[in-house]
Amino acid sequence: MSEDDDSQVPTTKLTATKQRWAQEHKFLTGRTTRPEAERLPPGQHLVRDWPVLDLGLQPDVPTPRWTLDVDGLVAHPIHLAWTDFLALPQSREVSDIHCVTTWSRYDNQWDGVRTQDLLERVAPLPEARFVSLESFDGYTTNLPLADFAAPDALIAHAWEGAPLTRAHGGPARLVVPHLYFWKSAKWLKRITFLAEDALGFWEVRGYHERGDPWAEQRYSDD
Ligand SMILES: Nc1nc2c(c(=O)[nH]1)N[C@H]1C(S)=C(S)[C@@H](COP(=O)(O)O)O[C@H]1N2
Ligand SMILES: [Mo]
Repeated sequence: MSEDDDSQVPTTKLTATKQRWAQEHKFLTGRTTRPEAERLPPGQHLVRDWPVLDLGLQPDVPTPRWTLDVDGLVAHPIHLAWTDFLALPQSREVSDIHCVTTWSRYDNQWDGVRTQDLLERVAPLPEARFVSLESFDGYTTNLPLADFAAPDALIAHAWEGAPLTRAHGGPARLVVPHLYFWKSAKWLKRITFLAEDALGFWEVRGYHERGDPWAEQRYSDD
């Protein structure tokens, strides 16, 4: 215990543990969110603004020119125009963002098409195990199909009730909240289902194949 602690009571292992429980709100019931200590992944800090990260280019894709191809190892490949995309089942999700550059942002409200609804439509073949994403700025990224299929993952066209801005990947971007945000391709153009993993832009530059913030999968091992 530090010198400036005003308590003269010696710290025992139990009091230290109980103090930690208090900080973690352990045993409290009825809470609506996880304790901060669990909600913020290791090595992350919280921001209130929303940083913009890109490759120095923000493609301008008006919705009449926007298309989304979903192809590869699927039973029903599709080529969607903007109106087709909006005609798919629409969902709303609130989730946290964790960027590998250590900022996290809580409670982002997204509207769009759940990846699970898209998967139902295209029907991936049994051998499909990975997904490769391609964007209008030439960016690519990859992730396991199981991660792409997370129940809170979606192709988002709105944030906080307003159309997604061009800076943040509008007209539409992927959002996979449980992985580092570089997996969430902005200005999404093509989704391809593959049997083998194909590394994307950051993955060939030393970033992790999967990118789980809770396991601090920032960089590949070799
Ligand atoms: N098309 C495209 N998607 C992208 C990127 C990019 O450069 N191009 N950057 C990625 C990275 S590294 C991050 S952290 C997030 C940033 O999203 P934001 O600018 O909306 O915060 O987008 C990801 N998706
Ligand atoms: Mo990033």
